[in-house]
Amino acid sequence: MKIKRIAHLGIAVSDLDVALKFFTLGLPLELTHTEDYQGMKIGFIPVGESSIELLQDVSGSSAIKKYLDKNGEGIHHIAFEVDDIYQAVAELKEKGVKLIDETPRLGAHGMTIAFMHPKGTHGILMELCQSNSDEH
Ligand code: CMX
Repeated sequence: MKIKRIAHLGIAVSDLDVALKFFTLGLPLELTHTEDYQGMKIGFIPVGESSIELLQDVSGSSAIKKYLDKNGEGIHHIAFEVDDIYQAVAELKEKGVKLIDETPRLGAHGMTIAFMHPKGTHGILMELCQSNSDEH
């Protein structure tokens, strides 16, 4: 498995518009686009070769809602871009790493993704992703 870069840090926020005021006005960063995905509203903010992904629950039942209820706002996950996600998932399975997604699936931003379980990664929810385009 080759890990190319940290693709993004996912941050759970209560209100995307309020959080964007900090990230794009308080900090000199720019929002590239927002996206609705699986009951969440997601804002993408590039930082160098990585991005910050701000995640707000809109459905009342997303993974972000459960996380916010338990922990409040904060870093939710870290995503690594790999060169071949199918091979990476097979390698992790072989090594006995606990996976949430045993089969890669389509994620936000048109990436193919697979999550590892935080109970097998020292308490950090980790995502593998592979870009299907030249975009980050
Ligand atoms: N980081 C670290 N630990 C986490 C966590 C996170 N983001 N989310 C949950 N956990 C921990 C919980 O604290 C809990 O630990 P304890 O048993 O010690 O209390 C344990 O994992 C189970 O968590 P839970 O609150 O009972 O929630 P679930 O088991 O129902 O779901 C998880 C947890 C990680 C399996 C689920 O959120 C999931 O499948 N996540 C992957 C998808 C996702 O997060 N999508 C949102 C991001 C969108 C994207 O970028 O694609």
